[in-house]
Amino acid sequence: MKAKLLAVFLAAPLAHAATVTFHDAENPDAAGGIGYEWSVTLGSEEVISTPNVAGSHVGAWSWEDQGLFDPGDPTVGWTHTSQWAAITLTEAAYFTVRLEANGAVPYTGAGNVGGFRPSDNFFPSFTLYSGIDQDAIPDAIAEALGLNPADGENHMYNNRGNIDWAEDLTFVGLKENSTQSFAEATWFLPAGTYTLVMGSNAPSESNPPRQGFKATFTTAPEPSSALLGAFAAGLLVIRRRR
Ligand SMILES: [Ca+2]
Ligand SMILES: [Ca+2]
Ligand SMILES: [Ca+2]
Repeated sequence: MKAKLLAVFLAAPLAHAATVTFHDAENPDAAGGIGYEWSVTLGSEEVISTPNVAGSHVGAWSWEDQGLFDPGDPTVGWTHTSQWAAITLTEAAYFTVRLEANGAVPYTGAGNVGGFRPSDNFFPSFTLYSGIDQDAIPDAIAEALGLNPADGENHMYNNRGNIDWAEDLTFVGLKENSTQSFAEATWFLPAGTYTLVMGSNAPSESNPPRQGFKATFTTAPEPSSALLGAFAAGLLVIRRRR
């Protein structure tokens, strides 16, 4: 037992310089483009989670709303009920995102659970893109969408590929989940900037209150023993960007 605990401790990433920031009126995201709720910076061997701030919530069908498209057509999520993180990796690393239901996000409005956000309709799903977009929508695309370029973002986004109105982003991959209260995925990524959109994939049949969440970001210079075990068990797919 003791040896096992020691092994777990030694395998834990060193948390020292990672930062996570929630943007609000006092600490706004950079003007233009996507309205990022979060900024996250990580080195190559760190772990950090979003804090339980009141704004840490997403819509129950934010990542994909079946009411917005016909079967077989391109799928979309809601930009304003998903939450967006601008991520900086200062070094190449295996980057793991874990998104999970969180009953500790303060909330006293309708549908609160003892003063906290509900999370029973949270089916975490997320999409990762390389790059960040902090500038105008390209003119032709804004015109086609009936928007002003300065609007920066459209109401809906492509949750399974490139987003036409966010021209600085390139699709990397996604984690789709409609059955579990947590979801996790790992990619090997070069140093650089990334955009992660986080939401929920509950069926669009009822309209529950916003759902509380926690996101945990972990980097490792090499796959950890736990990660290798997951590979062996066929639980994870790593995509190496070319
Ligand atoms: Ca912005
Ligand atoms: Ca743009
Ligand atoms: Ca641009």
